[in-house]
Amino acid sequence: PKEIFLKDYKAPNYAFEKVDLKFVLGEEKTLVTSSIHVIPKSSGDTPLILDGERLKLVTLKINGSPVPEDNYKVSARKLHLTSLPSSPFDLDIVTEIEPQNNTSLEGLYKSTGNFCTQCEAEGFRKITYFQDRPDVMSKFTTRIEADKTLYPVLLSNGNLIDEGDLADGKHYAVWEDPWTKPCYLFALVAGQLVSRDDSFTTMSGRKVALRIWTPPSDVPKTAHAMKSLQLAMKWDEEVFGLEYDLDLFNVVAVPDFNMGAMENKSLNIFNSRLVLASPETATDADYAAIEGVIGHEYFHNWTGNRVTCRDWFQLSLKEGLTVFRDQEFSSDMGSRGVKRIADVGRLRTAQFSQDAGPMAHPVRPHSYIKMDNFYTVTVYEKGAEVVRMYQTLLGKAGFRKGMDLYFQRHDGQAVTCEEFLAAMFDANDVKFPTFPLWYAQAGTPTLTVTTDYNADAQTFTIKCNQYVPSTPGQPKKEPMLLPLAVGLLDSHGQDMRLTSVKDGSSLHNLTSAEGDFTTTAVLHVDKAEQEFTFIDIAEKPVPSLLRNFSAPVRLVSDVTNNDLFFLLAHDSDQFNRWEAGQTLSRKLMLDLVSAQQKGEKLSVDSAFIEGIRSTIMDTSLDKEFVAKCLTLPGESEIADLMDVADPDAIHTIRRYVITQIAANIREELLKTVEANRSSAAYDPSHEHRARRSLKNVSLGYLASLNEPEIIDMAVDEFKNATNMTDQIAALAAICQNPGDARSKALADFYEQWKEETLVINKWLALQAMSDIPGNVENVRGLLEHPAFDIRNPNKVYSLIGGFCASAVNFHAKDGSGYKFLADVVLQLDKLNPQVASRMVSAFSRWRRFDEERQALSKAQLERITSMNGLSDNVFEIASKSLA
Ligand code: HT7
Ligand code: ZN
Repeated sequence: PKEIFLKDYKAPNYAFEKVDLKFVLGEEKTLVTSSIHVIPKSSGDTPLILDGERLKLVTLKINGSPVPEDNYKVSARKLHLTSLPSSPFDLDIVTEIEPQNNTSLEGLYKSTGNFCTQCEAEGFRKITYFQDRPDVMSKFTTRIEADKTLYPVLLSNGNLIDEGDLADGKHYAVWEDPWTKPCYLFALVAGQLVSRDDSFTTMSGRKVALRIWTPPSDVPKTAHAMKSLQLAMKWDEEVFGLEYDLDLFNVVAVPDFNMGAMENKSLNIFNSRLVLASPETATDADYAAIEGVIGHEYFHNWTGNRVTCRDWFQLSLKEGLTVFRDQEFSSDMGSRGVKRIADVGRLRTAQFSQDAGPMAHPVRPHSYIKMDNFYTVTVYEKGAEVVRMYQTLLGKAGFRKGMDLYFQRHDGQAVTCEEFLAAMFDANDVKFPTFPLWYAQAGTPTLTVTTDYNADAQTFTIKCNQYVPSTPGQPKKEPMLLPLAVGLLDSHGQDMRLTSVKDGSSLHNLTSAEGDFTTTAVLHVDKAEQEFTFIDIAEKPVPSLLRNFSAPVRLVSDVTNNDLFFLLAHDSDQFNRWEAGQTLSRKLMLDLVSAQQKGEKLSVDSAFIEGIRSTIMDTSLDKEFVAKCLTLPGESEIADLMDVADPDAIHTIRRYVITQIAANIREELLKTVEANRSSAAYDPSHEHRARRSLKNVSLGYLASLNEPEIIDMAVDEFKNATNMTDQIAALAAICQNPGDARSKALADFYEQWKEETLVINKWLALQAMSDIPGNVENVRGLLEHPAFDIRNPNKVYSLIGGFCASAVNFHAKDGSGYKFLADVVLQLDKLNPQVASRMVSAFSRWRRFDEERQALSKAQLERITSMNGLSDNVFEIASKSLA
């Protein structure tokens, strides 16, 4: 397969000014006519090379005349046109495709009988021959013709400008999008759908019709998505001054979708799981995800659509920025601290691990074989952290000035990450020479901090050392600008006033002209070794470092356990308060893993238990925050901190710590469950969500004790639950322990919900993720269950993805988990390479394990790479994992 490099970028030689598409949708074949007004951009006889895959070329004309055979060549992935006119011309292409046989869910395909599209990143080339690249921006019109009974609803981008009936029971609709766009934002939907209709009036008074389309029976489940959309539209106006730019905004929910959702201009297409919700069928986490993703796709209208990417290497330009925007939106809608804790948790478990493995790549990758493989936590989540660092460095107002300048300069353009950076820096008149390295260097920096208090001089010195590890293809790294937010706590736990700080020989005043003081200073760490000294510090402080996780780094510091307990009790920065508890837990678990490996006696420090007890008893705290504090770091987070990951020891220790906590604070946990039961009617407010989360975490702890009366209590919770949050939490609690209660609850749950596919996906995932010994056989069995369908990505993510998330079973010593995954990947690759390659990624950290496991997983990776006809998607991940 061919590797594509950022350094080889060349601007297109032909512009496509206007594109008129016509689709004649059929059961056996679909005819696509594309009429393109082409503007040559260079002189001389430059060939026009169009992308196209799995297309049957029917006719090809230039200015109305068939193109002579000598002037074009069709290959498996391209259409080469030569001897072209030197002045603007019209190119007409007719192709035939078979959406009904398209299992890749890319291009035009069918999902439960309806037609729909997914064109990002390179799916448009499966619809028609085109310059399938984001810097070719055109005005599109789309005419759709289809059987009226089978496909009563015909949708595409922009405004509906014509519709009517045709002969033979057919009908048509014509859509015109007034905004130029790249073809990856093209969308078409045709089928039996009905809409929930509402509206939003923009700040300039434009009344926008909002429609959410689903199969008829699902319409009642779209209320939350509609509310979220309205909130997102309002928020973008208030926070960024960004207004919607058409009279119609459509959202369509489809059950078969490779990712979460797609921001096609005015016709967002969503995976059903991110639209449909009712209290009975969706959890609080589902409600939050819907709000976040509805916001995310809507926010792309400006960050992605109005200003798009020059090439796919710039993906983080739109995705990192839009993830940052959706994180801020969700923070404003709920609890800012808890949202930050959840986002950093995800970054640390998934992205730090990617950054330390064979698939490590910069936020702006240098090369790819299949772009689909670079829709990663690095491009999205680390990219969002990079955007967040601009805000931390420039302040909220400075960040907004940068955004305003970015839109002023680049509306309607396809641009690069440099252009975003230039707008941010120019608007604020700053230059941070090492900041651009965040886009180019892979790997998570380690920031080591040592501190020193000088009582005589009343100074507190912070010594920083930064180190960026080598990653594949990048052996040497340079120091980058890390914003380090620091607070200092006095002996009462209060934030000290910070007046000035010395960085080398320069003294920075931290008080504003109005005399306002700060309690959090943002230090600019941009050298390998650097010292900062706070002046006028009256007593030895406890430092709160990297507040709000101000840079995506691994922090190593000399803060003592006593300091961490103090921060857990007092830090005004909610993130760092939680982080203090997590740091203590990580230390404890790593020590216990080592003791377990040496066969030593295990015990949990009483100070740790007391810290947990006082957190759960502290009624002044937000209950959702308490639930987060009670949740131990995950097994993969601990594995990442070990030289050789030992999944069995880690699992044993995590269970051990959980049961020790449960046994020691049993009464407090019981009271917490008792005091936080839901009222019968589901209340989506933050207060009630927080109560549910604390109750359910407590129930999980209690169930770990496997005492009959507690299992009975969990069974009662399960039976009496009036919402899915409580019901699935009770089921998960029961499922911790193999036995009759578990089997019965799983069977009852299936019986209750077998008609609700999204709920049954939770049932699949719960069983797949189970740590019960030998679970691989259960999961193999579930492949044959009527609830499973390998063609549906959600089911694959639940069952196969869920299984890989259970380290003890996926990494079973006999290699059965690895063989299972390889079997599934090879089967899936023939149907849906994008999903297969997401699954094969679970192998990528194989070198982190002991020699026997390494040999077993390597053998499976080699089995995969040696397979004939393997997709480029899976080949890229598997071969890079082996390299
Ligand atoms: N921009 C969207 C990307 C996307 C995608 C990429 C590859 C394969 C399938 C896909 N479906 C959607 C999603 C987003 O908003 O980030
Ligand atoms: Zn996105």
